[in-house]
Amino acid sequence: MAERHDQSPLVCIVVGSKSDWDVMQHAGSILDKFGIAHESRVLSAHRTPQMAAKYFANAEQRGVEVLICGAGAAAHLAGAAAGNTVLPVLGVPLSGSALNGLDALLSTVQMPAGIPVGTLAIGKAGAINAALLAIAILSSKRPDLREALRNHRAEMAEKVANESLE
Ligand code: RP5
Repeated sequence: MAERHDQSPLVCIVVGSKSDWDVMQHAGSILDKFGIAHESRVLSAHRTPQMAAKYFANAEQRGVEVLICGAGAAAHLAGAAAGNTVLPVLGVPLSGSALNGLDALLSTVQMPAGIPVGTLAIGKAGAINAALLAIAILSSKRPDLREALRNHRAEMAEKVANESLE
């Protein structure tokens, strides 16, 4: 499937630091594979709070439909996003701190009632699944994407079925 960086983004991947991108680029790769227009930004909930708030608040009027936020340590980026938009926000906790991502997991998943963040697994699996979940959200209005998700599952199943330990 073709990459679509030239169109207005349907999904934004936001990371709290450039150091998060090694892991979060896997979300971008999945979106590329499915041909979803997306953009990526570094915005910090604590280092650039006003800039981050403005970006999240403007996302809906730009046509964005899903936000993916990856951050480590006291990871309040996804919560800060969710507080500034009613778009679905998917949070990916990242490891790298002394607590290996447990801090980021709890910071992301334990949102108080009323401002939801859909929280994925720590690290690469979470980045990949955030993108797949974003595609599942987009696919409710786009049957071609739902079919592409079915094909992706079938590809995974075929790979497992053909695996040999010898
Ligand atoms: C968080 O602090 C970022 O999301 C990153 O995971 C972590 C460390 O950031 P750097 O010090 O590497 O910029 O805000």
